[in-house]
Amino acid sequence: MEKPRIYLDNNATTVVAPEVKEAMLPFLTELYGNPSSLHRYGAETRVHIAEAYDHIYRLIEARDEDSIIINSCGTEGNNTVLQGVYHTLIRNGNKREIITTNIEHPSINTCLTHLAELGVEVKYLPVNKDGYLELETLAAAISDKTALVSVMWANNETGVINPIEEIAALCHKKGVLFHTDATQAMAKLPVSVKSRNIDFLTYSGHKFHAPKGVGALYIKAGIKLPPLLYGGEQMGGLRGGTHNMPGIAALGAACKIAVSGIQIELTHVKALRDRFETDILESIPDVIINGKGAPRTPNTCNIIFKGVEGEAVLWDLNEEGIAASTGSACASGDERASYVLSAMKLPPELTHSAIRFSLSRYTTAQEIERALDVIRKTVRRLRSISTSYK
Ligand code: C6P
Repeated sequence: MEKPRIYLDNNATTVVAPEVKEAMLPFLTELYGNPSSLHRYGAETRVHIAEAYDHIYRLIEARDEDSIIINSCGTEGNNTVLQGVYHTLIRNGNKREIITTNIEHPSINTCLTHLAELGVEVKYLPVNKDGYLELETLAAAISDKTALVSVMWANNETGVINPIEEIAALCHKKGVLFHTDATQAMAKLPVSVKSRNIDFLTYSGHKFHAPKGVGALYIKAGIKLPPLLYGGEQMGGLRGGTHNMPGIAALGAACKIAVSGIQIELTHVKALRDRFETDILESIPDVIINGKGAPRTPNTCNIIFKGVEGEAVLWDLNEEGIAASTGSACASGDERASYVLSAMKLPPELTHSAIRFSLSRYTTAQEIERALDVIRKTVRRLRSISTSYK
């Protein structure tokens, strides 16, 4: 018989919240008009865009004059920013360089590999051993040739938070555009553009209980960015393509519930994550919690059980109905060591033992108890047959 399932892989994706599902349903059934159409079907759907936008603007404290493009995901937003800055400031301007870190998601670093082939100078800054970018490192790197700095708000593998407000202020002071990939920070932490130092911010709805296929890109008022998708006049001409009405309604609802959700993350989820870590540290020897010395998102625990392969632990957990991951979902077929943990100076024999557990507001104390029980037994069993664990 299948064991009861426990989902601890919320940094890969999350369950759609009931409130979000309810908000989407009319647009999958009776409200199917194209909101750009002039007839009643169009008008009936069009009126709902403003309400969704209201919640989307409010969650990040954007102003009416700023633009928020609703798109398909974080990957699309990140590509729009990087390729847009290339076209405006580098190919058709006098800047040459984009600065980023060596722990960004592949939607940043593979896009930058492509731009480097087109002649962009890309500088990958190192993070410290706790996993975040230090301000001094960035300050020393910015120069007259820098067009853009792109630094993720929180890392997807470790949950480590970069000092984004300070980084944004530094970029603003130096007159350099600043982008943050806030995909793993949204709805887990207060994420705001109120300081006016952030020029571009991107995220994906499915990381905070909206469905897959919808995300957003914030662009500060006064900044021009060409579209990635040329087409109709949707999104003020900044992204062509018929409005994804179920997605827009869903994102609006997810942003609405995120206001209370952040409080739940900072209290309930953090308490469960901390208890999970404390219990593991007390009951299992030779364990490292990566990034524990740094500020982290409240739901993430990246942990090394020395002497056992992360994949082997995951396999056993999966047999018991427990879902976690060794790192990011898009690298799960990749046998190489995690570049995020390597950037934190961890050697390969340790990075291969890492596992990412990521909780959500739906995770219960009972689930954590059962997961702990299974983890303790699994690590004991695997260590007893391990040749590398003494
Ligand atoms: N990270 C993970 O398991 P998409 O796939 O476009 O919705 O989101 C991309 C993305 C961008 N930035 C960050 C920081 C992310 O974590 C992700 C998605 C997942 O870590 C899947 S690889």
